[in-house]
Amino acid sequence: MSETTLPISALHERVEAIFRKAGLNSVQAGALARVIVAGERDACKSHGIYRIEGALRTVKAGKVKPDAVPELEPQEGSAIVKVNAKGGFANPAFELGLPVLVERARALGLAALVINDCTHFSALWPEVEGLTGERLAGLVMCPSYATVAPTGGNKPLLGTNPFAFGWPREGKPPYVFDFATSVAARGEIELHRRASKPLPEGWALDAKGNPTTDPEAALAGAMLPFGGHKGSAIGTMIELLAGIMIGDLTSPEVLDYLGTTTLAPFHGELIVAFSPEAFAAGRPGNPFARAEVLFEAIVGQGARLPSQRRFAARAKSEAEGVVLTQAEIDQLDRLLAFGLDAIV
Ligand code: NDP
Ligand code: PYC
Repeated sequence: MSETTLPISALHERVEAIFRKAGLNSVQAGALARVIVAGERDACKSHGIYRIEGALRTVKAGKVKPDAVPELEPQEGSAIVKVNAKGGFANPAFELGLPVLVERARALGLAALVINDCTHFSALWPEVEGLTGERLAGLVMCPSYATVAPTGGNKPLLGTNPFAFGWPREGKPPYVFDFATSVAARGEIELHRRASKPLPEGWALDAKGNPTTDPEAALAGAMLPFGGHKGSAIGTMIELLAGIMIGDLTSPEVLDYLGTTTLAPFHGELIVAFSPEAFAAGRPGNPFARAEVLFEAIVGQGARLPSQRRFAARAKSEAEGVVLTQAEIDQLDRLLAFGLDAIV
């Protein structure tokens, strides 16, 4: 199949125009285009342009507000910064809260951004990189919808609950990991289904609770947590901290609210920022220099750092543009021409 190479800026313009055509205001459309194009640029196909259709389906179903304007809740000097997404997407709410979060984390050493009432469909590394770009370390997490069976169980209960961490590095891309707490993101199962490819063993159970490699059966059944009981516990922690603690929906409540996993989930998000300098103050050694010793030792064993593949893909896309298949270009053209009418 033929391929087209687009400069990143051209892809951004096209994606933003699609969201505008579908009725999103400039705050929502701009932030969504930034995060989706970043996914495509970094070769994260499960959270790149493939996600546009799901975002628009959620708009069409009336489950996310295309004209929402997020609001920062005034809490002068508090370590807890709150942004209400007002029923819109999480990404513009994060962009609104980030400067305040950075200012508070620098002043207090530690601060958290709570985003409530948002739809979140994206990867978490854009949030993490927002912090590492400011010389802060960060932890980011959110629930999803009930699609994962807890270890020892056999029915969907937890979400794929992504968990991400970042540490800033001088003159180098940051150390960032970002993964689902299920064996794989649900987007990966959907991509296997579209490509008619079997899943690796150990990813999922069918609706009767038996192991399956059939993506259709997995989507109708339950996914499994990564690392057995360890992933199950971390997924549960995310329900507690980024659902219950912030007064927002847990993954089972999200599924009850939406009634489907074909729409993007509506819940909250928790972003915690740390100033390594503030934590290390008064102790021997520079935390950034000491971290480099650790990273060098990891790489020195022949291991790679997480996000290395992604940063290499980013450098390639920045130099050469983003490569899309003809089917992907046709899909973008269709969405731009027909807006929400293109969504069936
Ligand atoms: P992966 O298993 O593909 O990768 C997770 C992380 O591990 C990445 O940082 C990756 O870096 C790194 N990594 C992979 N292989 C290695 C290796 N051999 N050595 C060192 N590091 C490695 O992620 P998932 O499929 O679990 O999740 C994909 C995305 O889906 C995430 O961005 C996540 O946020 C998102 N997601 C979002 C949800 C939501 O509700 N919004 C729900 C679930 C997932 P690299 O990228 O460089 O390969
Ligand atoms: O890939 O698991 C996933 C996912 C769920 C919601 C957004 N992404």
